[in-house]
Amino acid sequence: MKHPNLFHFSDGYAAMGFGVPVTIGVKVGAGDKPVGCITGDGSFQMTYEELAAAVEQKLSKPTIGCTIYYPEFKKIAEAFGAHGRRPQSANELREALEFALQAERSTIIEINEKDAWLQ
Ligand SMILES: Cc1ncc(C[n+]2csc(CCOP(=O)(O)OP(=O)(O)O)c2C)c(N)n1
Repeated sequence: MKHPNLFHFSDGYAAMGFGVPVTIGVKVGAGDKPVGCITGDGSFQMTYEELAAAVEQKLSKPTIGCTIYYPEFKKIAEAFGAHGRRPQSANELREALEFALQAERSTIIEINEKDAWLQ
């Protein structure tokens, strides 16, 4: 992780479940540099149990999960001991990202397409 502003993705964006565990690995390699992940609800639900490792290792790692239905990712995050945010405006999203970048633990930021601010 010698260069800033790197973007990691699976070939052709093909592999669901890639985001959460790979972000943990990249964050381990990146040290103090900020690392984040954007993932869909289906992909998040394939490997979100790895949040346990991120919390155990005290990895700050903003993850934006884009959801449509349930479950509420914010509650999943909290169940693992991570932080959960579900912003209701662009300002709250900015605040959540700023919080997540300085937090000691991982933060799941849930963007639910059904929420009023996105209609
Ligand atoms: C391991 C795996 N299984 C199945 C697929 C086929 N597939 C491609 S996109 C997709 C749905 C992804 O849903 P989600 O993660 O919620 O993201 P969205 O595209 O809805 O934003 C599926 C099932 C895949 N790419 N990888």
